[in-house]
Amino acid sequence: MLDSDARDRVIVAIDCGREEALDLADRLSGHARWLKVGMTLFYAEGPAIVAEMRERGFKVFLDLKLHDIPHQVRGAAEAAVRTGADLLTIHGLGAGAMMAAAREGVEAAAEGGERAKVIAVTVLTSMDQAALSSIGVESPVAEEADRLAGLATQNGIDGVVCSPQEASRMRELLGEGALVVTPGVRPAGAALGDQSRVATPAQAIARGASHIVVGRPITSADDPVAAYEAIVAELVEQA
Ligand code: 3DU
Repeated sequence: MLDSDARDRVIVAIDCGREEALDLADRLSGHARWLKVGMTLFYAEGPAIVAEMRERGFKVFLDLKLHDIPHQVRGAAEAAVRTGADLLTIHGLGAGAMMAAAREGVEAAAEGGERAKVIAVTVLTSMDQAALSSIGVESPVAEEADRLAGLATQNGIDGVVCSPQEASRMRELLGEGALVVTPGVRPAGAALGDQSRVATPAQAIARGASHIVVGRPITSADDPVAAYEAIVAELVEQA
């Protein structure tokens, strides 16, 4: 893989407060192209944080995992991408009408221009079969991910968030153009933390991920830039 391609495919999740987030952004500037603003940062700092990251030259994945009635999600999706976000998440578990409403929301925000992409979260990478069972889902993780991915694409959604373990199946199911975004990525030797269904960066890409999301292995590293560059190097060499 080309170096430039690799940088387009690694999304750095910055789950912290404003000062640390801006410090990380400044350090990663000129290296990383994508940052993920999740609930921790967004709820603390509000929509302006997205513009601040955009002004620093980053593409922003706004990971709010919307999940509510269709009317509310339509409005939330529209407002969320008006911040300038390039990519937004909703929960697949919100069902078809909610997903279609999210698509309407991002189209409204685009006002005829290029719209942000919306992807649906399938099964969280922190969840194993026992966790799924505890919420009443007895089917295997892979089947549940398939079901939610099918529902998402039938309702105008651009792709999915899944673990690297489901990435190849998602790619097969959704086709070449779909976004398959995988968190649960751990470079060799990195702490698992609360993640359960994981793979290395190169494995995730080889299995069909269009993008990988990496948070703490970069943001908690002594040298976040070196940690980021090691992932890019792994992709360039192996993927
Ligand atoms: O475990 P890390 O620190 O690399 O962070 C993973 C990120 O990915 C984190 O921001 C979390 O919100 C996100 N994530 C998902 O979106 C969906 C998952 O199934 C698992 C993690």
